[in-house]
Amino acid sequence: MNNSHFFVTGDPMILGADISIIVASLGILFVLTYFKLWGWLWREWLTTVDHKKIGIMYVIAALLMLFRGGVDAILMRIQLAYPNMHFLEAEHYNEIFTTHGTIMILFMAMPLIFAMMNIAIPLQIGARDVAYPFLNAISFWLFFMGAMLLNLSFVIGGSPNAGWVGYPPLSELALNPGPGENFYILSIQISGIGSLATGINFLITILKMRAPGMKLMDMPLFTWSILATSIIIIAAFPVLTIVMALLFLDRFGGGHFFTMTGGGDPMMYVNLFWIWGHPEVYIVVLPAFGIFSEVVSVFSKKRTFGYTSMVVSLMLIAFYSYFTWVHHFFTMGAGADVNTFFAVSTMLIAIPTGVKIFNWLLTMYKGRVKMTEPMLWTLGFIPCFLVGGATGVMLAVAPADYQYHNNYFLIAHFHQVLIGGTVFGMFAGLTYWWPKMFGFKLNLTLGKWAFWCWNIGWYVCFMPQYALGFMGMTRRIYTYGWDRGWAPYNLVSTIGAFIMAIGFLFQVWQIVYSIKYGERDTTGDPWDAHTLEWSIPSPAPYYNFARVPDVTGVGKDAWWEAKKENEKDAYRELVKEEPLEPIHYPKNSGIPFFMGVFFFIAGFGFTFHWIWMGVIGLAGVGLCLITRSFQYDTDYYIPVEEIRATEARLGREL
Ligand SMILES: [Cu+2]
Repeated sequence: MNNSHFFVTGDPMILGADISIIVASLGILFVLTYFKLWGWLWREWLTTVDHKKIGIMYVIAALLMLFRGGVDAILMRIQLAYPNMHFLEAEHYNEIFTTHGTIMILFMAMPLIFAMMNIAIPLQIGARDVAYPFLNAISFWLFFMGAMLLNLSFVIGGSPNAGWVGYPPLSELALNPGPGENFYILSIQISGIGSLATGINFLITILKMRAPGMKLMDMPLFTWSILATSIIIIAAFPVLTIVMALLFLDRFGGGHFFTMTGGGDPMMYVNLFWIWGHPEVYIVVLPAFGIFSEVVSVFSKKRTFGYTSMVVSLMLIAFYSYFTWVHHFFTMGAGADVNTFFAVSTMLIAIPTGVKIFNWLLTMYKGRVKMTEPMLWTLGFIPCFLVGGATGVMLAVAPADYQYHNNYFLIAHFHQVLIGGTVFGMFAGLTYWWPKMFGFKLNLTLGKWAFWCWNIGWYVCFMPQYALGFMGMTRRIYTYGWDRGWAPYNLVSTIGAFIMAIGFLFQVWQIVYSIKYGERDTTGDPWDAHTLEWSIPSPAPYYNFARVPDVTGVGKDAWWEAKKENEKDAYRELVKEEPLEPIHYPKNSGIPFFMGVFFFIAGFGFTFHWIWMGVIGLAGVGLCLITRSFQYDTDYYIPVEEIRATEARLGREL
């Protein structure tokens, strides 16, 4: 490979991106140096093992990736707005739809989910951290470096272009000799290890670290949704790892797992990919369901209607998610009986989902509904998700799917469930837990503008795409002629995408504005909420709970019950009047960061077949593991005086 291929050049848009990346990086370096922030950045953030800070880093990374994936989307919508456009060439269009999908699912939706888990779960169950804080930091840095590796492909080597699913034969060496697909495989592998570790970490945290007295059936519904999600992650991600490893062997080792000519079978890839891929949909949507359950009950001033049926339907959805994967390729020709099985199993998922929707509506019924921003996202979600869900049942009708397969009907469907479900859900969660993270509320007026832009833009963008699907417009085409009659629908759809982009800009404005002017939360409980995370001051102190709450005999919604019991001093209801004790706490560590860097080096080396560099990277990873194994000084005790002083600073006498 020579230099002219190494650096992606030739396209003014890429040149512009190169220049803006360099300018932005220099700007950040300047600010960090000028304000002498390097030490702070290293001590407080890059080496942290605190779940709350890791959660905040996930939020920042996810919003950056939402921007990147959003720019991809806007570029595609501009290209498709009119027939015969020459805004993007075919090859460039292929790269952009590939990175859009890969980034939005793996590097935007996933970290947003991990952000919410990190921010809320330990606080919600009355724990001082996750079960394995060090592993948690490793998870974050593997995700982050994986995301950076994929993004690097934009300026170095060239982006992947075989779709976010990377189906062979298109992703095989013979048809795709450049480094793009290598970036794809290796970035997914690196971040995938982190995702699997997160699943294990949170499953153990929820099972083993709940406050004394909190039974499984007392857990908040968000915690239940993360329990279900963690189980799906643990069962699904290894399949993705394996299918990527096999593709890697095909490309690097001359394997023939998926090459027809060598006796392999490309459909095996498709099956394995979706055995991960369909559960993945529930990995990103069940946490949103959990957030909606919290938000609806808090802002209706009621208990969640049908708690037990909520838990059962969560677990049923998680279970069913393993038996539906063939609905992504009914047209494979597996036969009527196989297709029937998967059609019926897919439609079955509508039942527990419907149960949840009715429960949310019944929770609001006769409640005192308060229109806060989290509630707006939740109310926007319900009709959006109904449209997306109903078209999902239409897609599940196997014979009819021969008509919709791979056309814009499908595109509209999955964008509607993923935006209406996951994205709206994470925005609800972000605005709900924001005061607990930062100690102030986000501005509601700007939030309303953001919400209405997203909500209206969503319908304007995707409803016309259903029609386009019926009119025969297939996905991944980069242009079309006037004779098709698709032009007006495409133009409207593009306008909708821009409306959503304006919504995103409002959110950026909202965050910047609220940092300065947002209403400060001095109570720790700005929403008059129900669960334990609101019993401590805002922002949550680094050790979370000065005294671990004891909820024996209280049942669900322990904080709400405590407030009913003793309105003036609810905190006393939750904790026993024991003397404060020193808190056992993990020390920060730079090893997770360096492990991420070494994985990045290894991934970059293998992408370009520079074996020496790959080996150096992997050796570095090994060195990190060995170093950690011989570290004995990994934790300490926070003295009582420091706990008392921290609480006093946050306005709480102990
Ligand atoms: Cu599916």
